[in-house]
Amino acid sequence: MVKIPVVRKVLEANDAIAEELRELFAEKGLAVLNIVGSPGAGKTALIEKTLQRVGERMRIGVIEGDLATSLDAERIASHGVPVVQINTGGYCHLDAAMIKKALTSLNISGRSLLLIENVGNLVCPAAFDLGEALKVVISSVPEGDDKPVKYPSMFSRVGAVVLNKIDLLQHVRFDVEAFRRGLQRINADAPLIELSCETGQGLDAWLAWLERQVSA
Ligand SMILES: Nc1nc2c(ncn2[C@@H]2O[C@H](COP(=O)(O)OP(=O)(O)O)[C@@H](O)[C@H]2O)c(=O)[nH]1
Ligand SMILES: [Mg+2]
Repeated sequence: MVKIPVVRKVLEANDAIAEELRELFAEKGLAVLNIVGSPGAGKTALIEKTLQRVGERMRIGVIEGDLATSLDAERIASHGVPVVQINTGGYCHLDAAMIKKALTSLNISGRSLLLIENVGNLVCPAAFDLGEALKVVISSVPEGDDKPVKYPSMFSRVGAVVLNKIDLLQHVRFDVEAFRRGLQRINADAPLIELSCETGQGLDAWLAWLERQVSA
């Protein structure tokens, strides 16, 4: 029996397009973040809070990835920024070819930051480079404090970790120090930003981090 390494070929093809995108983003001076996390972690909520808070200080475009519907793109469009929805039709992650295609209908000229919300999933999006500067994982209190150690392939690849829904710490058994220790084991370099999109607590630290990424 002959085994064909299909997965490796798919990833190599993806990486080639991602490199093209990375060059394009560099030419445009565009900081690009690939926002990953479980379904319901608060990825769209964080993008919305970011748009509300930065106003004209940062010019932002958004790509939304979901299996189906344009619900998230509608939420983002209500903030008056350019947005494109990608429906993967069953695929559990975005890939670089999807981003390349989406860019043809996204007017990002003069924009300084592109936020890509990936499909909600802590496994598959880890392997697919989208040409981004950094991946940011949004984790949330109801998911439990063991996520960094249970999903090392994702947490080891990110440039920052957001712990969302800290307003729920009083209701849910979640040990922030255990989460921090787990993250330290998997990725000692990624800063941990604790916040609540609900109450606004911690959003200033997130925005300060974001502004540093854009100026870098
Ligand atoms: N309590 C609480 N709920 C939140 C917070 N952030 C988001 N949510 C809720 O979590 C749910 C999922 O949020 P959404 O942004 O759609 O998550 P996504 O699937 O990761 O994009 C929604 O009902 C939000 O209102 C938060 O900081 N605290
Ligand atoms: Mg969403």
